[in-house]
Amino acid sequence: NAMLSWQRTAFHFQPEKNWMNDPNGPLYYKGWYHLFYQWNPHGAVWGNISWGHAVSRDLIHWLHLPPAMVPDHWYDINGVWSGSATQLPDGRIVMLYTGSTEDGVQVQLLAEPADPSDPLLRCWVKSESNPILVPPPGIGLTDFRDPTTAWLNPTDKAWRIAIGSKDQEHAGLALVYRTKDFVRYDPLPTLMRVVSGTGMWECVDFYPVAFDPAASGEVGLDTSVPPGPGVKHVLKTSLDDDRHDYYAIGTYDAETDRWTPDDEAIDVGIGLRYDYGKFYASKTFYDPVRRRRVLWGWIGESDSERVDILKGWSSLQSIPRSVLMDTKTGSNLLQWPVVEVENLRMRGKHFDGLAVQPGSVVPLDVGKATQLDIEAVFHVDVDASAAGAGSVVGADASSYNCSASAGASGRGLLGPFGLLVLADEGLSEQTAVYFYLVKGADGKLSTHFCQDAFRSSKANDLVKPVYGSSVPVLDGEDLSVRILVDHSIVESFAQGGRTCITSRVYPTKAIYDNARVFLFNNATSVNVTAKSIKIWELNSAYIRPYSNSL
Ligand code: DQQ
Repeated sequence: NAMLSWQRTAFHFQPEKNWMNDPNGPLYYKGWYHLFYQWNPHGAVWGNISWGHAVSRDLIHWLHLPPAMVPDHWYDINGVWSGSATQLPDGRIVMLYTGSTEDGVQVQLLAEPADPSDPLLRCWVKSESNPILVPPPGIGLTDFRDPTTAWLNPTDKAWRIAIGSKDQEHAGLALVYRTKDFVRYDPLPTLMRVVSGTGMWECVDFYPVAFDPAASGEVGLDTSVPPGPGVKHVLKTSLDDDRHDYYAIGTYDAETDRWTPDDEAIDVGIGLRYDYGKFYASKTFYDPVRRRRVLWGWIGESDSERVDILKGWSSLQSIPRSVLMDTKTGSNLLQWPVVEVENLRMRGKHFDGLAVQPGSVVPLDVGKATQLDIEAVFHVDVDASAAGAGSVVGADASSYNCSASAGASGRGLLGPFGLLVLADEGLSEQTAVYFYLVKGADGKLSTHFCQDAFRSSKANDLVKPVYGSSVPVLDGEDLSVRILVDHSIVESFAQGGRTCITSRVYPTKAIYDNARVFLFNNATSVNVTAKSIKIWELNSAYIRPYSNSL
């Protein structure tokens, strides 16, 4: 179906056709990265949920494989839902996932590779012991899903898994279970974490991060690395109520299996988000080869279901992102496209020291602009601006809100400025990626990072929001952003990945050779210098169909 074929992405993972949602059970095995995903074999809308499967040598180029699991038992006939992989010290792989039973009850299930000698892990056997867990007393029959990767508890050397749920007062929570053999599980008396008002927790993820730069600050950690000096634990939940992924950094107490956030005000579900745009039901895994933790997230569409059915497909996976503790701020994670993306870089253009005057738009001649990797560094001369000279903008610098703002056309003293991507020559279509600085009455500057899709497309029946949040900027730092453009997705990372935004956009004119890139400064009174702009055209990834001859 050639319908709207320019919206297909070239280096983001997509199935050949139909609906996809959550990434499932990512793992590395015998030379291959495996990605499983929630997939509908029969259409471009959610339903008939099975596990699609693909493998890669480098997280970028993929080979599609036959579905790993389909609904074929009473316990998962209404859907083979989300789950996670655990690799045991002896190399064995266990896959835990949720089944929706013939009665629509959510139960936990175990599957293992039928042939561990097959590096592609094409066949999976569901355990004779299934279901291995059913909803415990006090938990709703449809509020019990998405088991995590297991970790070893150092106090009793037994495994733990967490499962998301909610209580009768609408508090979101994570239950913890103990197991030695992955067949029998003991519920633990305490909850790992409860946060009132957050509702159902989907796709809980739990993992250690290194926060001591002197120790191992630059590497990811295996899920079973115990709490101790230099280690913090991240808890992530996907809130069914608002469809966003929230994380918090805190401390895991192995004696009680409780997790406590560093700062109660930014607890999981109420504080930081992985991404302030379209990004949900994400999951990390530990890559033992490159010793890093890699994050995948489901990126849905922002068009209508009707159009998805016409196109015959719906949803992408994010670019796999490496995840590290930000040791400079000590309070947030850093997400960054895995380094292998850079192998797709072709012709690059560099622009240095471009002055972007208030109220101006500067075209950047880069040739083809539908598949790009952009790295931009801006220097802003706040002291020389009207705001710097003393005038105060707004009583509270933190009150600016990208989503409630007028977007890139709303002018302030110190913003917005940044880039326009997927823009046509006449700027009738454009997606703006920008910074907006605000100086409060206290003289403090706050930096907001936003992405505006208001003018991204002339088409109707689309959601075109302004997304964004604040981003920490430390003394002496310039403002920097990395942007990946891939036909119908703009995925951006500010200040090294402290704040990330993903938008789905569907230009009708800024397509093929008509897509352009511009710098803009729509602030009224600040000079912005684009210190360094590097733009590479990105090659397409090979994402190949399965052949039975393999
Ligand atoms: N998607 C799965 C569930 C999960 C939800 C079903 C999150 O297991 O809770 O497709 O998007």
